[in-house]
Amino acid sequence: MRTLYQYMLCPFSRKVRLVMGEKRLDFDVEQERFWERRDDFMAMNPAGQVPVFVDLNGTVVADSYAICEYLEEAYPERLLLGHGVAHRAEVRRLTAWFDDKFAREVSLPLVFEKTLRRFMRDSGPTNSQAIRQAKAAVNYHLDYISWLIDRRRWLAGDELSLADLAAAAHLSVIDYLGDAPWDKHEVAKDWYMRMKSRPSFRPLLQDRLGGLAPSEHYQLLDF
Ligand SMILES: N[C@@H](CCC(=O)N[C@@H](CS)C(=O)NCC(=O)O)C(=O)O
Repeated sequence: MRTLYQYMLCPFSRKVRLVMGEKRLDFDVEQERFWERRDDFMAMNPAGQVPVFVDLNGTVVADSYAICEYLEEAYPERLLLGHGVAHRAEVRRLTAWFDDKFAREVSLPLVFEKTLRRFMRDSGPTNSQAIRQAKAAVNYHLDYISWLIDRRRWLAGDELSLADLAAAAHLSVIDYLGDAPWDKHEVAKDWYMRMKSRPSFRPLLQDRLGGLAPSEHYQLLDF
């Protein structure tokens, strides 16, 4: 069976799960305590990061960017990187927006402060300023999603693409943590409801991190 080594609230792992769901690929999920730097895991990814993907033929691919590109080439039946050079460039630009900018400003600080800090030894007390800054920054990103969706059906154009999956993966994590201010961003919320109702999204809505319950509306398709 294909296997994805992941952390439940890792947005990059979630993006890969959505891609595999859209491509209708079966796979097992292994929860990896990457902070323990297990030898076998470090051998698969010397960077020590999740996600890591192992395909049916034993091919090991680390890094969500490399995994998504690999899946697109290995399983091209349902293309997610777009059609035509201009569309593909826009899909990659917006995917990078969420994986770099949104991750740095919003999702990674919140995931670290609210979940990972407790697992990592010697990581010190919670940084509440980092939480405040991340919760403020999310508004600007939701405004940008609304701006795009006012002009296009999906984030990068007329078709659903990796850009939507990346954005939704990051937002799903902060929605779990109760930090997505949907009431102030109706257009972005409508787009997220469309994403949430896709079959590929269902497994993510079942996720429960031990000791940390999701927000009340996390699982609701209409919230
Ligand atoms: N560029 C990587 C980033 C992955 C990443 O930052 N994963 C986090 C968890 S969400 C991680 O493993 N952090 C541990 C570390 O950086 O040592 C990707 O796209 O896969």
